[in-house]
Amino acid sequence: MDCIFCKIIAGEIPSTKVYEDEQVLAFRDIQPAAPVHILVIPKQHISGCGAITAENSAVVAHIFEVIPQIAKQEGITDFRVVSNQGAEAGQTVHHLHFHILAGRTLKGMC
Ligand code: DGP
Repeated sequence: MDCIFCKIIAGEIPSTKVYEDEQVLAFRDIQPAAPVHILVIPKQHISGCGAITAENSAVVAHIFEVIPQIAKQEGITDFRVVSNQGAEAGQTVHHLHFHILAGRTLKGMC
């Protein structure tokens, strides 16, 4: 499968990792939109938040347990979590990911 994030998980593409466990990887976004911009992804390939089901949602719950740990590690208390589904919503990588954005005042929703 030609998936950039699967290649990052496999170590075939380098990334700046901030958190890793058996299910999840978090690394800094290559095109940061804020002083803190981290992507949290499941190691299992899920194409996006539109493909979350009862069968695979446990990893999503785990991601939302990991996010506060990453925030603490980064020293941020105020942050935004975003997941884009589909081209019209701005999804460019078709592997489920949650953006953590922080470090500046975030205005609006888009
Ligand atoms: P989205 O547009 O929601 O699909 O977000 C994809 C993000 O992935 C985008 O902010 C840029 C980031 N990105 C794409 N390729 C790479 C890469 O090779 N390394 C890293 N660290 N981030 C990447």
